[in-house]
Amino acid sequence: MRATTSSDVGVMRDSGADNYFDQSAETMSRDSLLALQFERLRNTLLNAYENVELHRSRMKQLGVDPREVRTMDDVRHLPFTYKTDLRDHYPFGMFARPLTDVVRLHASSGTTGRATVVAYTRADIATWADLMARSLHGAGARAGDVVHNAYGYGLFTGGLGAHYGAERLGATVVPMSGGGTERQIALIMDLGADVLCATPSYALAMAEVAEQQGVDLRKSKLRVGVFGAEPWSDAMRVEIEERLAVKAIDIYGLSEIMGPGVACECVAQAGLHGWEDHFMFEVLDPETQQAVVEGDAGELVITTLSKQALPMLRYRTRDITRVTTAPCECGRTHLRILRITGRSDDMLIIRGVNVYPSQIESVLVGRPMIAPHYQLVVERRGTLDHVTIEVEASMGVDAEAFPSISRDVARHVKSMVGISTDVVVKLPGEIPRSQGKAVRVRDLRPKG
Ligand code: DLL
Repeated sequence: MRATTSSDVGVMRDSGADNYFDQSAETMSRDSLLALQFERLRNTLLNAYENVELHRSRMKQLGVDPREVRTMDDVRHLPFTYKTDLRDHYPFGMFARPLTDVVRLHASSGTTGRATVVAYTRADIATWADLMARSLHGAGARAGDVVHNAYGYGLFTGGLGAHYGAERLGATVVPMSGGGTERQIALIMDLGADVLCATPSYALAMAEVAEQQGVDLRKSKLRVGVFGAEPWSDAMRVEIEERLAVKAIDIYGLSEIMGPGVACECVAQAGLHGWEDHFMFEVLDPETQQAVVEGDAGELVITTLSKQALPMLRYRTRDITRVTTAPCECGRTHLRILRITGRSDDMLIIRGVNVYPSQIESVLVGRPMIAPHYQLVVERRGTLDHVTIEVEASMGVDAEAFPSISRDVARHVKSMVGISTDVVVKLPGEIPRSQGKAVRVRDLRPKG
């Protein structure tokens, strides 16, 4: 029996072999979906108001009565929540349940200060597993598949999130975690993995090591790759699909909201379905904090609708994207997030032009003579920011060709992205490879 959450409205599912398509939830009319959202939103607001001091005081300050919220217009008056709120109330100050009801904690690495700690009740874990199973099924994974899970296990939500979802789907999980790339490749081949879960940058790093070992991963059983946790471009998708012979599916999530499985592409690969029965998505202009016109880019703001331990109201993700509610060819009615371009914190302003690393990636990956590994070095020169793109020559390319490769890349970046850059061509293997989230930017600008 599937565990149910308190706010579960009794979604029935045929969870027999090979059927984790939750048709009643995933294809419900948008009107029913909105009605369900508001019903669940009210429970969330009450949970937050009654159990979390910060939410209560902010709602009071703004004159919001959680019992009075009924329409999207009312939602616009709800307070925002920021990552700093979690830090300021470290470690447990934003939990809506006592630790005795919390069965799991995860935490961000906290590179820029205190870690952010997130909590799950047993029901929260069950919902997460359901949504991850739903995501994996939508991606083309099936009960009976062998799922090779190379997301990091531990405080990071990737490993355990994908693990529980794959088990819930009825798959056989290989709990690899990141690193030990040669061993990963051997096990993908030996255990007959059908599905690979990894960051896109690590998937490429695996492809590269396999090639060096003379192993052809295209001849493995791998059929589907479920890649996320970092921004990646369509050019990267093409590269990965070619080198691994998989259908490369984009999956999104963040620990503050749940972990992986907040949104995931279906096999149409036409945007990530955001699971609106459990989350409410808004796209706001980060400056004015007003909703943008559907289809325009803005900051993704998410409200949880069923989380018990850590309800989040209008969480400012800092992730920049566009969404559409247009019907998808797969029949799912949940809105689609049209790729995450990057985080507003990662946006570079180069002589007035706003640039995300993923835009530069689109130009670099797939170009002849260079490998799909890069880093951007940002420096302050006088009063202006300056970007050096470090790319890597493909194996076997003569060093004499480096100057012309450099000029060629700089010219394309200028014409496609609109910024002038220096391009340094490095030898094969010189750009650091990732085992998890890739570091794309080295920011050498003075802080503060
Ligand atoms: O990265 C959860 C996750 C694990 C998602 C595995 C997908 C797969 P955090 O470590 O909290 O959680 O980082 C969340 O990563 O706000 C985005 O900036 C970025 N991110 C996650 N998925 C994508 C994606 C996990 N598909 C932060 N595309 C988010 C672009 C992504 N960025």
